[in-house]
Amino acid sequence: MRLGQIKAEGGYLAAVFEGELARTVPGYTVTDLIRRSEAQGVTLSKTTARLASHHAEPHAPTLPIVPPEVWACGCTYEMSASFRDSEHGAREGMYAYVYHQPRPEVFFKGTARVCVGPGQAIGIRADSNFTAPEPELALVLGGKGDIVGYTLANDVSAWDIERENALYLPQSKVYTACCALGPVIVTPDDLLDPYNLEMTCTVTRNGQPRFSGSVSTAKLHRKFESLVEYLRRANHTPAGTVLLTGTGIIVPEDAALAPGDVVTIRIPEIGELTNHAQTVGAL
Ligand code: DO4
Ligand code: MG
Repeated sequence: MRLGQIKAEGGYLAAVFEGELARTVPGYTVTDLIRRSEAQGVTLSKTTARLASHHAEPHAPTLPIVPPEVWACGCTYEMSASFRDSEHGAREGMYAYVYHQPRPEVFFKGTARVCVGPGQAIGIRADSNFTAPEPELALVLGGKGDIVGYTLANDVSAWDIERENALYLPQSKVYTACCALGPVIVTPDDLLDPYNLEMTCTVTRNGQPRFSGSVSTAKLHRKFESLVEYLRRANHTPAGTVLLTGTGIIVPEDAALAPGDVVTIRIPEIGELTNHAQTVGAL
């Protein structure tokens, strides 16, 4: 099932997306559906199928969930670890260490406040000269840590701030519009092999290509259950928490994001997440 949300009066409404059409689930957001399915011991797709309207209408997907918390994993692909070590002048430094250790890098990416959906602006910090998209597969978690769905994420990051000093990581990672999610959440019964997905990312400026890259989730160095297990050790994340699984696509500095650039992340089984970049300054 392709589950997402549409904008409704006063907030969001869950909807099942079938091509250009959507069937809404009156009275429910996606987080409500996750909670209900867990309370009833039924899968998210079954719960949703029972409650969804039979009437389909054209709707564009918006933010697919309003996550209470977003967490992210880092250095889960060799490419991400070796790039970051080289940024610090090391062949194998702290990033390679984390890549090889049983304990993964897990960091807090924010709350719904910093999230945007398809078509909305992603942020470039006004104090960053090298902000890059990080295309990632994201896990949507139930209240007990079960993976109830998969979506696309952009872990937009100010790499120059992280490069200056690793202790600046939270400032490079967490700021307004630093996380894009969408377009929909695909439930596990419809995503047979999440370890064999081809992800692509393009960046265009004024309609001209600036960057294009791809990776397969087969290159992910971790198992999703292990990432979730580390996230939830002594940390009881609530239903609807989203966990980004790390990037395997690295955008070079000469393709650093500028205002107006358009980033598209795609996994055919999930869809396309497109956002344009916009500077975020102080209020
Ligand atoms: O420590 C740096 C962050 C790594 C990251 O976000 C990634 O690999 O995706
Ligand atoms: Mg990342």
